[in-house]
Amino acid sequence: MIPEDIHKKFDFFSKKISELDFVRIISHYDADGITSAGIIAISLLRMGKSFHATFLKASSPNDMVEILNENPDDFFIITDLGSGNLSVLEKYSDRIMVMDHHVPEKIEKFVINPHYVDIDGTKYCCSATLAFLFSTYLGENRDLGRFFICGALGDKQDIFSGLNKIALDTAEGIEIKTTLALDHEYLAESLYYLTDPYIDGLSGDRENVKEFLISIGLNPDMRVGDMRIEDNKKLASMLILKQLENKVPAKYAEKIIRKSFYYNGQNIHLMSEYIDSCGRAERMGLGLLYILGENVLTDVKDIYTRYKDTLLKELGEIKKKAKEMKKIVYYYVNSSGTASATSTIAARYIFPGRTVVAIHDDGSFAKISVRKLDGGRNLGEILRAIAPKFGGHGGGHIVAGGANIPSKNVESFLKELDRIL
Ligand SMILES: [Mn+2]
Repeated sequence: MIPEDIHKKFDFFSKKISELDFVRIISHYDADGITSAGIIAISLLRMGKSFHATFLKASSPNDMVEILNENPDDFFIITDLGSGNLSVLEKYSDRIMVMDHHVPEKIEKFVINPHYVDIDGTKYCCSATLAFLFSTYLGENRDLGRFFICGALGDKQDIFSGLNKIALDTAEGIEIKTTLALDHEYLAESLYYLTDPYIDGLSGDRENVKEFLISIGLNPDMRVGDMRIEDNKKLASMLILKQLENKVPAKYAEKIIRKSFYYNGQNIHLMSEYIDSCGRAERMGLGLLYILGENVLTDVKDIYTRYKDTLLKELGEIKKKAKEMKKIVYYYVNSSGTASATSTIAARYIFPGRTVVAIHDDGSFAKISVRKLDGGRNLGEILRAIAPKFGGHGGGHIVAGGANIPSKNVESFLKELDRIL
């Protein structure tokens, strides 16, 4: 059952939207944000309505406010953004609907947020969950559930609990199988591209992958679809062993075995990665076209391959580049799109147990991503509190946060972060 507070708001806004011809969508640029926008966009198109979508990166509300001011007659659906800016958005309350899962500043009628109904939005409900459940109020859209799963996978959510479970039960045409996390046609290629879990020493290294497979008696050129049960078992146990040797906590090492989601034989994990790559390459529009079913797969695959190759190269260099402070390990990345991805992976698989800080510095401003494993202090709160002292802004969740800091203050910011942690 959808909680009463959310149901009432969905009901209210679905009536409101049915009276409109045109809706503006503002969403976050990541996989969850792009899929949320995509789900809303398809729902609107199916109702014969038109839309305009804008994707934003910054955690600052300025861009959002500018768009709202420039389009005083339009109704806005804002997804995966807004929770930290509710006092700013308040004055637009008669023409916005916010669906977000970040910890909200306060309670507002125009905001749908799992935290209002005591559901943890970092794990059990993302923006795509809300967008999908809302789409079922707009029409027969249960087939869009595959995109909610893409968003939830992108945000590393627990899909089998909370509102995610309700959305999963609502979704149509989803097949779930226990498999290894191998998403490509051939075995060697699948291991090379593995980032969830990332296997330090194998992922991104074709030579090592080949040697490793041969050493355990598997043919690197084998099709994943042709692997026998015993091949899968052997590979899984060898990969888990290797991870445990790397001191990776069992719950991450074991991610090599997963519940895999499919829609009409399509691998939803790969779909999610395609959309994620579009966001990280700042090609959100392309990701949206992909969700809308346009003929863009060649371009999307190209973006994915380039993004993953860049990401894997950065990951391969982290150990050499990283510098340690008391509590944090930090390093600089070359491309802005990989900062947050590398930090999540590094916190789990390269420096398990440490707080990892990835920095991309464009010369005037530094984009900083901070990640740690479960437990302890709330990173988002700490970053929100200290970033302004260094002329920037920050925020995030318990285990994942980010900040934008003027380049000249990065060093003092890192010292302060290390001291507070
Ligand atoms: Mn999200």
